[in-house]
Amino acid sequence: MEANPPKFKTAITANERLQNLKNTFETKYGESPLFFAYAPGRVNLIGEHIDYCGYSVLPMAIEQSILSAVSVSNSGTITLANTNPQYKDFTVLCSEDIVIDRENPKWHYYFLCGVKGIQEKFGIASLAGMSCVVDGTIPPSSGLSSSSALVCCAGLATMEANQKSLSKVALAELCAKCERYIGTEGGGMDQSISFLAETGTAKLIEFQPLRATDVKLPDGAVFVISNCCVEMNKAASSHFNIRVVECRIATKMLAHARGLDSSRFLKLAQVQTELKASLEEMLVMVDEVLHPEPYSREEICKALGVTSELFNTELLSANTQHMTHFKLHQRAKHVYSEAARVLQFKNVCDTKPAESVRLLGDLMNQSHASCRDLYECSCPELDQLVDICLNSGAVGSRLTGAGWGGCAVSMVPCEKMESFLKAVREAYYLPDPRRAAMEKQSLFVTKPGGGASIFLEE
Ligand code: ADP
Ligand code: NG1
Repeated sequence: MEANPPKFKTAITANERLQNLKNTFETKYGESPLFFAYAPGRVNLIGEHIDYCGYSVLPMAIEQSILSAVSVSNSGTITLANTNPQYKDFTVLCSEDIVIDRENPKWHYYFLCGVKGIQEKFGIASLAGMSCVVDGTIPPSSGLSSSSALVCCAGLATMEANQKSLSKVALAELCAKCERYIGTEGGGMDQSISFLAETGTAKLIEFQPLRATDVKLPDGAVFVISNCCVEMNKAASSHFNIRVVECRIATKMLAHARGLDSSRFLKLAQVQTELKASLEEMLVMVDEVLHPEPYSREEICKALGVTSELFNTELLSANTQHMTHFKLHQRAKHVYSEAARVLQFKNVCDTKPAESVRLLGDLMNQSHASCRDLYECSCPELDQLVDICLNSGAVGSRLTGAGWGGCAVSMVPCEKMESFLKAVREAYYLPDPRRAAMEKQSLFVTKPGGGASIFLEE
């Protein structure tokens, strides 16, 4: 039987963050929290924008996380507060339908995604009342999964408050599904690693069925995260869903061209499975079937034999209805080549050849080039930062997470770590006062952390 997220009895006084949060909670609500729910952010080492195409990814949890102090009552309300004054208090009645406003993705809607997911899963007519104070240390909209950590923390807290039980895999699947209420059509990597992470190991996350396998990273190098200090909120923009839509259309075009019933396929991985082809064969097929010039709506509708109305309702999302052109060749090429790189990365970690660090670095560099040139999900600041990281001693450096801003992850030989940090600091952060002010939380070494859990006071 697969395990639930662990519960830890802990001496709150021994942990400064828990103690501070407890104090804030008591000042705010005049009572003590019953428990704390914890969910980490993540850094994806390789496998970008392929989870929603059905392909495996290779992330690890980071130390930065969302932590919520929670009390439970029969007050009939869920009250949310945040240690960061930028995120305003919010209260909802347990008797009300939970409505998520996609047009206006405020912080409490992410929390409510998790609440709604649990409510629907268990068919809970009247949720337990909860008072919460949320504390987050993950830089938001920076590709380290602050949104998913918040949704996972809320799902876990709601499950605990309503005395329900789910395995870690079931919770990860539930939170991946319910985060889509905010409007972004993500693939499930973030919620999976938040629940399935274990200290000391990165994970290969595979989908359908969801599973996580340990990936032991080489001893000779460390992973360093650096934030380019450009934020990109996925739910408030359409960049992310545009890519999801382009992959969905490429799937149908490839399926159709190879004589499959294209109406059955939504993910690029399904086409590969059905055709029993290798990833290399899929890359050849992309060149044969799709042209590099952008496709118009008319061309796609004609090729697939669908009406414009069906195209809008079945293929586009609410926030991509305005799209007129679609780069199918480039997006499919990225996805199949990136899926192959993930398997190669895992293979190097498993077989440990003498030149492991260089091989992994090369794969990370290829991944960044593909994200930048084929998937077009980087930005000038992030490209500049990646170049600086490589010139400062990293063997590999790439954007991590959704992109269009946010963080790079670099693989740095242990003996170069200090000089690397100094050089990146001097080249990227110090020359710009805004970046310099953010440097402490923007440039840091990271190690594989543990997964979501509940803490109870000893
Ligand atoms: P990410 O790439 O970090 O997942 P998103 O743009 O998807 O970024 O989501 C960021 C949003 O998540 C923020 O705008 C905010 O609404 C929410 N969020 C992130 N961190 C916190 C926090 N500490 N407290 C409350 N909400 C947060
Ligand atoms: P972040 O980095 O949290 O914006 C997003 C998606 C992932 C994945 C990556 C790109 C969500 C919640 N997360 O992550 O599923 O597609 O982009 O690899 O949509």
